[in-house]
Amino acid sequence: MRLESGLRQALADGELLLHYQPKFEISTHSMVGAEALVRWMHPQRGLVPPAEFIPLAEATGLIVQLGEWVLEAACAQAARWQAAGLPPFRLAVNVSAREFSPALPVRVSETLARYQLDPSWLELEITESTLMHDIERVIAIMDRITALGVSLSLDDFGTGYSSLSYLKRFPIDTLKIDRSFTTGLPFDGNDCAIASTIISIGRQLRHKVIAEGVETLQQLEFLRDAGCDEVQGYLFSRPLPAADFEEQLRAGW
Ligand code: G
Ligand code: G
Ligand code: NA
Ligand code: MN
Repeated sequence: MRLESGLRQALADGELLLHYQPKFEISTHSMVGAEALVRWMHPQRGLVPPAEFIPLAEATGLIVQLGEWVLEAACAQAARWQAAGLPPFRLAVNVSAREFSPALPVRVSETLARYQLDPSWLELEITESTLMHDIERVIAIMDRITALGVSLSLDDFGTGYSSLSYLKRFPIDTLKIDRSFTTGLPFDGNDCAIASTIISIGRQLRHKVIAEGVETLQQLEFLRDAGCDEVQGYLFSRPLPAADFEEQLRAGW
């Protein structure tokens, strides 16, 4: 309860901030995107990681306001980078199940317009478990988002109740291999089989495939040889404050 009222206050007081973790295309070594990850700068406790407050925000419904703040802040930042003439890349925002409603495409559209942000700058990462309830409704909302020119990726792929019959109908650009599978590469035979299979399904459905949580060169080599398109993880960069991210970007990574 105390953390909940604290989080409500944090939203009001501007104690939330975003860090940005880059995504790289394996074939060209170029930075092609970034994921915005929320942090809470608590006046006493310091930087609180999202694992400690996102579940609470989801349980209490505060995630809707938090998600509004994140979308707003990410679009504002992307618009500054767009205006500064930086080479365009996709900036991904995480969307929780409870935010995934018909109000979402409306809010996305309004936010893009308010910042005059080209929609190709924005991507939404949706966790697989979001998508299993009322599939027709989910697809209708996804279609409204992609009609805006915003791309969608399916996060934590393989950890939820993936139904391949639904997967083929989702208008998504990218499948994101969950960190729990990347970790065991290239030594754990099961993780290798799962990662290779996700890459194969993704390619055959004409989606891009990205692996998150890449920490070693051996993981990168396995993923490259298996045909994975993009990578994200500590091997390349931790999530960075906007100023540090921008400095790296200007330096060309
Ligand atoms: O940054 P870190 O790896 O600690 O993030 C932990 C979890 O919090 C991840 O699962 C990530 O998807 C989630 N998360 C981070 N930022 C956001 C956000 O802005 N919105 C939502 N819904 N989840 C987020
Ligand atoms: O929930 P989601 O899957 O979106 O999680 C992203 C989280 O993973 C963030 O909290 C981020 O800080 C963390 N993360 C990003 N790259 C790595 C990595 O290479 N290794 C580990 N252990 N965590 C990572
Ligand atoms: Na994510
Ligand atoms: Mn993920």
